[in-house]
Amino acid sequence: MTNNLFSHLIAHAGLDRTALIVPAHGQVSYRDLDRMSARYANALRGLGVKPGDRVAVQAEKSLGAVLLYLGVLRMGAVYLPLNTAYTPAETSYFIGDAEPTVFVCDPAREASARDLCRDGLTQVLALGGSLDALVENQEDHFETVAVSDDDLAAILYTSGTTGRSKGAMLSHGNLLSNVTALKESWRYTQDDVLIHALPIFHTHGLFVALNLTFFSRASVILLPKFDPDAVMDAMSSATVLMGVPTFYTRLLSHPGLTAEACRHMRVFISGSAPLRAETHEEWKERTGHAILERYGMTETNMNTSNPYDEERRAGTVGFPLPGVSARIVHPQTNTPLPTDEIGMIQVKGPNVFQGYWRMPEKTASEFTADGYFITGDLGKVDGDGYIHIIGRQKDLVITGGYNVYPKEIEVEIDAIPGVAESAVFGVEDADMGERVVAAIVRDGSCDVQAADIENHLGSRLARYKQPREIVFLAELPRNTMGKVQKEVLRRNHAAAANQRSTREVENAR
Ligand code: MLC
Ligand code: AMP
Repeated sequence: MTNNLFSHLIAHAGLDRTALIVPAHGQVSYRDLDRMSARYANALRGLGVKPGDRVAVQAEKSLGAVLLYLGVLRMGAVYLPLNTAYTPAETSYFIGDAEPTVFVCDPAREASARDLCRDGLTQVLALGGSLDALVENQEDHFETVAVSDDDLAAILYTSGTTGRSKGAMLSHGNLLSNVTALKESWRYTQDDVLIHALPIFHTHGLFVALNLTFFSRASVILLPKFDPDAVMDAMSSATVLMGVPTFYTRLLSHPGLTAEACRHMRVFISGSAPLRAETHEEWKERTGHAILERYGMTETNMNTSNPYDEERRAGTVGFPLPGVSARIVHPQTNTPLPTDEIGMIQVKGPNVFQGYWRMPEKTASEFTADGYFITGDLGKVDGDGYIHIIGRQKDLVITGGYNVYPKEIEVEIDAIPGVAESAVFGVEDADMGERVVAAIVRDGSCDVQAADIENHLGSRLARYKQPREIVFLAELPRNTMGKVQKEVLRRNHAAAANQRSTREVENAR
C-alpha cells in the first residue's frame, strides 16, 4: 500500500460493499469507485496532468464530482475545489493564483471559464460534458501513484482578514491522520450509513464526511443539497448525519422530527459554526439524541470533539482528538492560561496543514515558535477539560457555515462612487446563525443608495457574502486608536431591531 490517501479510502478489502447511494442513479460499490475513478485519473493523465499539478473543480455535487475527486487523489495531483456560488470575478483570482493545469466546471459555466483561462495555461473541461466524453473511452485500471505523507492532496482557499484569499495546502498525511482520529472518536464502522447533504467543496462535506465514510468502508447517501424532507426520508435507512447548525434548526421546524423518526440513527454531528445550547437541548428533547459537536478549520481539519460515550456538553466543542494538542494562551504573551480564562486557541498535530500556497511569510506568521497554529478563535477550558469557543479574534462572519471575511466586502463597497467608507459585520440570525450587515458612510459626492451597492456587489461577490441589510451612517464609531468598533455597530443594530419589534408589537395592539 502506498501512502496515497486514495489507497486508504478504496482499499482492496470490502470492494463489494456499497460506497454510495445516489438518488436517481442507484448504488455504487467500492469496486465501482475504484474502476470509475481510474478512468478519471487516466483521462487527466492524458490531458498532461502530472503529480503535484492542480486540478480546479467548480461543479455541482454529483457522482461524477466524487469520482473526479478520487481520480485526482490517486494520480497524486492536487484537488482544488471551488464554491459553486463564486462569481467569475472571484474564480478568476483562484485560477490566477493556483495556476491549475485543468479547470473542471459545469457545462453552464464552460464558456465563462474559457474566458477566464484565455492565457492557455489551463485547459477547461465540463463535468457532464466534454470531460465525460473523454472519461468514457478510458481504461478502468490505474496504478495509484505513491506519494509521501507531506505531498499535497488538496488546496482549499480560505479568505483572510486582509481580504486576499489564501490557499490552505493539505497533505495526504494530514487528511489520513484526521480520518484515523475521527473513526476512533466517533466509533465509525462499516455498518454506518451517512446522510450527506453538505456541499463537497469544503472541509466538512469533503474530508470529514466523504473521507471518513470511505475510510471506514461505510456507505454515503449522497443528497444533492440540504433539503429537510429528503433528510427526514433518509433517516429510516441511515445511522449518521453531519451538518452545520442551520441543518439542525431547520430540521427542528419539521413536523416529522420525532424520536421515532430518528430510531435508526446512531449519531448526529454538528460543526463549522457554533451550535446554540438551546438547539442542543431542544434536539435532545424532541429526538432523545444529544448532538455531538466538534470544532475544526480548513487549515487544521478537525481539532476537538465532544466525547462519544461520555457527556456531550452543550455549548462546548469537547476535547482534543487523539494525536492533536490544543492549548489556550494569552493572545499577547503567548503563555498558557489556567482553567476558565479566555484566550487564543492554538493547535498542533499531524492534522495541521502544510502552509498557505506561495505565501511563506503569511504561513510563518500564523505559527508560534514552538509550532502551534494560531487559530484566531478565542476559547477557554472548563474545570472538566471541555473546550468552549467564546468568540473570534479574527474579523469573520459565519453564515450558515460559510465564512465571510468583512474586509473582502468592505474593499468592494469602498470602491463604489459616493462611498467614503464602510464596515461589514455579523448580527445574530435565527436561521443562518449570523447574517451579514454593511454600515456605509457617504462621501457626499453623489446620493448613493442601497440598490447601487447591491447592483455593484451582485456580479462581484458570491450571494452568501452579500449584505442582507445595508444601513447608512453619518460616521463609523471608532476607538481612540481610530479603529472601527464593530462591537458598537452590532450593539446599536441589536438595539434598533429591539425598538422596531417593540413598535411592531405596540402597533399590533
Ligand atoms: C445560501 N444562501 C446563503 C447561504 N446559503 N446566504 C448566507 N449564508 C449561507 N450559508 C443564500 C442563497 O444564495 C439564497 O439567496 C438565500 O441565501 C436563501 O437560500 P436557501 O435556499 O435558504 O439556502 P440553502 O440552499 O438552503 O442553503 C443554506 C445551507 C447551505 C445552510 C443549507 O448554505 C449549506 O449547506 N451550508 C453548509 C456550508 C458548509 O458546508 N460549511 C462547511 C465549511 S468547512 P437568494 O438569492 O435567494 O437571496 C468548515 C470547517 C469545519 O467550516 O469546521 O467544518
Ligand atoms: P473555515 O475557515 O471555513 O474552515 O472555518 C473555520 C472556523 O469555523 C473556525 O476557525 C471557527 O471559528 C469556526 N468553527 C468551526 N467549528 C465550530 C464550532 N463547533 N463552534 C464554533 N465555531 C466553529
